[in-house]
Amino acid sequence: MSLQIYIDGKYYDKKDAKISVYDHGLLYGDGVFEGIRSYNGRIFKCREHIDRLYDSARALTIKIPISKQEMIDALYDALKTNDLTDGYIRLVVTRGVGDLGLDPNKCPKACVIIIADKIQLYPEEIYVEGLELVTAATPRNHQEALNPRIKSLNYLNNILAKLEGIQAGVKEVVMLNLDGYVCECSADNIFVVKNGRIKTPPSSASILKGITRDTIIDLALAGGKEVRETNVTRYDLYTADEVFLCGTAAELLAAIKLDGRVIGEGIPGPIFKDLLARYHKMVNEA
Ligand code: PXG
Repeated sequence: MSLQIYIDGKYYDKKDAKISVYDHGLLYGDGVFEGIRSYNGRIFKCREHIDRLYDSARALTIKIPISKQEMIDALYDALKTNDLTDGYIRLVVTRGVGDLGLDPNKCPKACVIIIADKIQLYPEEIYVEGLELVTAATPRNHQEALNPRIKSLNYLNNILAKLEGIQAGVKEVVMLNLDGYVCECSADNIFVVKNGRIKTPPSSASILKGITRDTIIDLALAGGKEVRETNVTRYDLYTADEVFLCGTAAELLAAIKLDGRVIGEGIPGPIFKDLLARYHKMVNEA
């Protein structure tokens, strides 16, 4: 059976899963989304993803037509329908069908799409050896223009930055905010380790407040490490003992080079490895 895609309460074969060209998600990137993983049939941090989705929608005045509980039930149903226990769910809510003008009020009903599939973002060796980064010249969106905490369908800011990485022959980029502080990567949050202490940019620094980021902070604190949410500069990254990235799709990845500088020993470091092991244990338990 081909993959079954949920659109507004009905399932369609992947090849027939289509929405209108008048949908403002397509016309304007007017919508929100989540990327969610399930491990052993359990949706990891389900409530956190649902809360963030509804908050993103709220910030854009998109009214999601089903309740949070109905959404959670639909996510589990989509996994079951596709016989997935270890899966990746792309949950998308668009503004819905309108006319060719911007006016969101002409879109009477938001559209809910659930794609339950699999994902492998990077080849296996990147997880073992680590990843090389460059700094993108494109700054992260200013929070008063389009707040990165809104996980919107408009990802052009990140895509422009990612293109710079691709041009430079690397798979991920560091993005700075308009004050020049480190924000995050194009699709992951970032952590830096120096002398056993861990730092990560604060949620006020034009970042997506990642759910994996919050999980890593909790794991690090539980392991007795000091974690500070504070401004990070490129100097901090260049002179770090370890730098690592995290996100739902990528999970945890060590960064071993930035802008041609070797980070630490140039291999995934001990604090990263410890957190990685504990992260894998955590997602597979409970
Ligand atoms: N920052 C940004 C800009 C993101 O898009 C994260 C951080 C990590 O957040 P979570 O909550 O997942 O820990 C994301 C993740 C991908 C992909 O292909 C990732 C995201 C969106 C689209 C694709 O890895 N969001």
